[in-house]
Amino acid sequence: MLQKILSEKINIWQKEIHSVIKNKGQKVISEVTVSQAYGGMRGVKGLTCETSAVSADRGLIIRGYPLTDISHISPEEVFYLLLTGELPDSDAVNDIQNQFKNNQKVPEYVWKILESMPKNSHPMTMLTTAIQSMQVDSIFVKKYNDGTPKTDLWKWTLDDGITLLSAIPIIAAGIYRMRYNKGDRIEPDKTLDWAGNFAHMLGIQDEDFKKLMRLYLMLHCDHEGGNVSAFSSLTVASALSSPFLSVAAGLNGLAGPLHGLANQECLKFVLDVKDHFKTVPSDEDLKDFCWDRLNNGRVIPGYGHAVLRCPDPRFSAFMDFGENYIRNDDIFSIVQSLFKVVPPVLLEQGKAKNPWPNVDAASGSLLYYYGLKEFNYYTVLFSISRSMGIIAQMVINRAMGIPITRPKSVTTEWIKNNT
Ligand code: HAX
Repeated sequence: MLQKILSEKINIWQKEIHSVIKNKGQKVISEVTVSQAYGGMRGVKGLTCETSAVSADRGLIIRGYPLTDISHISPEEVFYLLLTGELPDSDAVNDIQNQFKNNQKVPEYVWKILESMPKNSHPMTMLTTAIQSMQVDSIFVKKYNDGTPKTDLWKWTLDDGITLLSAIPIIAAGIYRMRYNKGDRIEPDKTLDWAGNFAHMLGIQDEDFKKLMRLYLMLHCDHEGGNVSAFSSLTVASALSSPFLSVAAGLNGLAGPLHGLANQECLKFVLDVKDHFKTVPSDEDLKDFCWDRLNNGRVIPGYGHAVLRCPDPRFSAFMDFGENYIRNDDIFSIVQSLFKVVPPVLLEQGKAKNPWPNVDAASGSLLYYYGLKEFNYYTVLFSISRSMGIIAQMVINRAMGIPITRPKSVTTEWIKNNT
């Protein structure tokens, strides 16, 4: 069903893009300054992304829907939305859920590889190693080797994508139980939805935690095309590497502390506050604590963003959840106090272009509350969700025939002589 709907839409999108390139191909959409060339290409418009856009003052907009309007939908619904541009009806949701359930298997070699890794491996290293190892079963690679026309490769990208999205929660939950000595792996429960089943396999059976997982796995699904993980994945995929290698590449980027790994740093920071004061500090004490950290040359985790210039709506959605479900919890109270204290401190310091909280400022405190206390695992949760956006972007790029990524770099000598 999903493939059929996509085939129809892709025909239309291809025509639209061909016409845009024909009529507007020579228009200029960006220029690049020397500072941008040295500055992570910040703000340079050099690629397209159909699944979502990030507005500096409104945050994530998925296929035209501001996140605040759709934060209640399930991960399955958002995956459908990312891919097709439409919210699914109940038949379409059932179809996706059935596709995920029918593919709920992880090859035995994956568990053997994970078991043979050093016991102190970072869970993100374990996750990307597992995903990468599954490349051996890639249908995309088989079809490519069989000489499938380039125009049809998106179908096999989607096929591998569904295999991967069905397996990732099982692998991730297996890593959690293995890495933190939680006992045997828990088998998937076919009566549960994608996120609920993941919570079940982690071994945290609280119904509110299942709700949190639905929210968490929805909110982290995509953040347009130029962030480190999406851009790395799409660059690797543009070489027609398999979806397994491409997703693993992006998630390795997500494992960096300035990107997805920030969520483990954030909770660590909040726990440091609790540890230091032994209770929820006054705003004045918290302000001094933040200044000490800044004066020691360290960032305030969970605050600032490369693109956003407002409180991240994903942060607001987590805060709403916390306000509805969490009672009398020091860690969450510290997160609330930080939201009052940090923006004015960062504004006064005058360095960060965005003093507001990002997605990572609140999520850890909620996970901690429900007993998921191993914070170096948090980026794995982010990865499960972000795989949806990466796969959707990859399918569309393949369908649109976007060629291999190859921007031009220049040397400092060239800049000195030519500008
Ligand atoms: N605390 C202290 N200083 C900060 C800051 C913060 N939270 N955010 C930015 N700054 C500083 C930068 O370090 C930089 O200082 P230098 O000039 O001395 O290098 C200056 O302000 C300008 O930075 P910027 O242009 O505002 O921010 P960048 O686009 O360079 O970086 C970051 C964006 C998110 C990496 C940055 O804000 C940061 O390090 N924040 C803390 C870590 C964090 O929360 N990361 C999670 C981001 C969300 C995400 O992608 N999750 O996956």
